[in-house]
Amino acid sequence: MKKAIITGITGQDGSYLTEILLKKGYEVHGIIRKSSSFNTGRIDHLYADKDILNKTLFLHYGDLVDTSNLNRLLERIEPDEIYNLAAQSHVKVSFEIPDYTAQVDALGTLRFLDAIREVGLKRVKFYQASTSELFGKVQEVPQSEKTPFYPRSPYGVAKLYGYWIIVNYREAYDIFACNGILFNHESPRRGETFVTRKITRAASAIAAGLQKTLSLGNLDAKRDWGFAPEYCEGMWKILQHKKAEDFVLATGEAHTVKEFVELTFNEIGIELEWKGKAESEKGVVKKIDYSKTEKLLDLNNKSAQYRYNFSKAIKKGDAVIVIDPNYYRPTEVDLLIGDPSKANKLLGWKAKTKFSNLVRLMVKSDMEKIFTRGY
Ligand code: NAP
Ligand code: G4F
Repeated sequence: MKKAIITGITGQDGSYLTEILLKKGYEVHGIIRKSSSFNTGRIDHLYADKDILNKTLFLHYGDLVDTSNLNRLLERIEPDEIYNLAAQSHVKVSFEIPDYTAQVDALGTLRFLDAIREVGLKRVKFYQASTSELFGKVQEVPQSEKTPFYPRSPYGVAKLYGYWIIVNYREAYDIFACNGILFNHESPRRGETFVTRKITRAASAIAAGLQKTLSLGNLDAKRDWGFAPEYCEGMWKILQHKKAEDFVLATGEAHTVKEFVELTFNEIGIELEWKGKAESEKGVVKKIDYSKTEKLLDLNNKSAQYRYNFSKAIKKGDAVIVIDPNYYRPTEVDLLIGDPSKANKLLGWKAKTKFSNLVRLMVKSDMEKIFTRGY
């Protein structure tokens, strides 16, 4: 039975990767950090399973800023594979807490690599959650493993350190360490403050009559959005490749935030039109088709039926999208679109879920949650 350590197990990717590795027969050791409230929501279904908890899934307290803790865990577990997914992963927030972001995202990676040397784990394989944010102000379109980097945020700069320290330790100490340069990947488990989930959640709350408007920042930014579980399978494939190398994982297709908004509301049965420009731009309800809303719901469920009655509060002409400049970033990444051909050729990896299906599955999940539970 192979043993894997996953840092960031309580995050979106950590939770999917855990499911994938457990299915493949791994013993999984997840590192969770102390929190004043429950932070295991995304893995509770595994945690609650008596056949899994403390049999094939083990949780340990830890933190990427605590060196001795990392050393101890490596000594005790002696893993075959390490997936370093833990990070302060929010780009906008990194402008507010740049020092902490660097401590975790840059030096946290170094601490782990050094712990591997210290403990003397010769054959361990290390996956680093690198990111398309490295490309920032893009130097070519689309971006591949060969594209020069130009990060545009403290997050991007910290992850750039993480990228190069992986390359350096691979070359200097022959550690099997790889960067997965992953473009944006989303899911119903995406954190609620990232733009996709913020949109699908708010649109569902607006449809349920629980929220009037959704405030957003830059609607023109373009991202290459894929479906998270497929990217987590890609992480595993990167470590199974015969040689330690870096790989881009992406769909090769980019869409604007505005397109994401339009498609989300469309799924729910609300057609939007845009009025005004820049900070005065608004997304206004043009047409409503309640039959689409109904299709997303189980109206036999009493709570859903109850909230559905309120949903009729939305009217033509309502401004449901407004711009709040507080969500603008001091320096923005305008366009990310990846070229995943290396991963396709060497790993047989390909993103399968199309943009419209990604939006649909996220909307469906949030509509169900909001209409049945109200949050
Ligand atoms: P996420 O949902 O924000 O999860 C981040 C995880 O890191 C959480 O489990 C969090 O714990 C943990 N964490 C944060 N600070 C920590 C610290 N100091 N010590 C230990 N754990 C800490 O992120 P994600 O979307 O799953 O992304 C996973 C990784 O891939 C991140 O490194 C991210 O930067 C990178 N990435 C993500 C994308 C994407 O589109 N999702 C694309 C490229 C790269 P809590 O639950 O306690 O907060
Ligand atoms: O959803 P976002 O916050 O994701 P961003 O900045 O692309 O970062 C995510 O993907 C990276 C991979 O490229 C990861 F490394 C990183 O950890 C994270 O997972 O923002 C996407 C775009 C940006 O251009 C932002 O300015 O959406 C724009 N946006 C517009 N309004 C907004 C909002 N973003 C957020 N979070 N909230 C808004 O209200």
